Amino acid sequence: MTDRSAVKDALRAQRIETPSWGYGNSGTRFKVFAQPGVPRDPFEKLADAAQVHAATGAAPKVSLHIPWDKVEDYAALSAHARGLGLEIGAINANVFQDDDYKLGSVTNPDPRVRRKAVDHLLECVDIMDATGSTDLKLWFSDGTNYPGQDDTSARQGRLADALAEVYERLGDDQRILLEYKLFEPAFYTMDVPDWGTAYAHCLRLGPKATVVVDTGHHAPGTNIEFIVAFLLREGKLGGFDFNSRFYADDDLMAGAADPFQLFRIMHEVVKNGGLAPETGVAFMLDQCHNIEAKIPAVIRSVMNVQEATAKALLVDTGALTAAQDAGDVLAANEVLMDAYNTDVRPLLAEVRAEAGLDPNPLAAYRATGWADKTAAERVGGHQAGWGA
Ligand code: RM4
Ligand code: MN
Repeated sequence: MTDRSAVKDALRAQRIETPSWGYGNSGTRFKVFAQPGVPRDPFEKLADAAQVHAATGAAPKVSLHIPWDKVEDYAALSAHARGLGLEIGAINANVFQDDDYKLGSVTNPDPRVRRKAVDHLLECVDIMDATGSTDLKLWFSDGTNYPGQDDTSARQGRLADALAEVYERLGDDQRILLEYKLFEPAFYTMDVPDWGTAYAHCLRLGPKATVVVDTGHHAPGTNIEFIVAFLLREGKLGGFDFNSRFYADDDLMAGAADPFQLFRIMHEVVKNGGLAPETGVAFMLDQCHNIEAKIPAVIRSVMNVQEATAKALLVDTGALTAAQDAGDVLAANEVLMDAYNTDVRPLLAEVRAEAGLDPNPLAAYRATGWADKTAAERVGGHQAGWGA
C-alpha cells in the first residue's frame, strides 16, 4: 500500500489494547520495586489506561486479569471504563497462582483440581457477560519438570476436555484466545508449548477458538512472522500479546528489543489482511514495567506498534509482488527494507494532529501532570501488583 491517505486511514483505525497489570507493580523473582502513584485497584488502573488513550487516541481497550482485577460489581467497573472512554478487552484467566495448581490446573492429575480450574474459567466467562468483553484469554502454566512425572498424552486429553467445556459456555459473540509458551514455569514439558499445539486444540474446538501469539513465548531465533502468516491464512490468529525479549519471557516494551522483528510481523499482518476489523486480530500488549515509569512505557509501546504498522503499510506491494514473481531476490528484499528504513514519525505525527491529538503523545502525557497528581493522591491502601 503506498497511497498516503489509505495508509493514514489504516493507522487511524488501528486499536491497541493495554494490559491492566502493566499499570501495577511488577518485578522479577528477585525484587519488586514499588513506584509512587501506582493504582490500588482496577478502577485506578483504568484511570491510568485512560491517560494512555488520551495521549495516543489508539488504546481504548484494557485487558483484565482475574483475580488480580476482581471486583464486587463488574457492571460498575465496566460503566467506570465507559465513563473514561474505555472498554473492557480480554479477560485473562489465572490458574497459576494457587497451591492447588502445583502439578497443573486443567491438566492436573487430580480431578478435583481440574474441576476447580475449569470453574474459574467459567467464572471468567460470567465476567465477560457482565463487562461486555468478547475475549477469554487462556494461558496455562501447566506442564511437568521431570521425565516420567506425568503422562504427556493424558494431559493433552485433560486439556482438550477442559477447553471443550469452556467453549460450550461461550456466547455467540465470545471467543477463546489460546496462548502458548515454550517453557516456564514448567521446565520439561509445557502442555501448550507452541503454536502448533494451540492451533490443533483450536481447530478441534471450532471457529470461536483462535491462537494468541505472545512475542516473548518462543525459543530464540523462532521465525514468529511465519507463524503469523500461517495462522492468518487459516483464519486462526486471534491476536497478539506484544512485548520484547532479549533472553526469555522478558516482557519489555514492545518494539524495544527488536523493532525489525515487529516490522516483519506487522508486514505479514498487513499483507494478509489482518488489520481489517472483521479478521478479529487483537493487538494487545502484555508487558511489565519493572524499572521504568509505567504509563509512559505503555505509551511508548503503543507508539512502537504504530511505527511498525506504518512501515508495514508503506511496503510497495506492487513492486514487491513483481520482484517476487520475477524471482528477483535482491529487489524484493530492497522493497521491504526501503519501507523499514523510512522514518514514519512525521507521518504518525500528522495522523495524530489531524485527529486533534498532540503529535507527541509522551509530551502530551507529561503536560497533564498526572504522574505528580497520582503520586500525591494515591497514598495509603495497597498498591496493585501480581497476586493482588
Ligand atoms: C503469562 C502470559 C499471559 C499473562 C501472564 C501474566 O506469561 O503471557 O498472557 O497473562 O503471563
Ligand atoms: Mn501473554
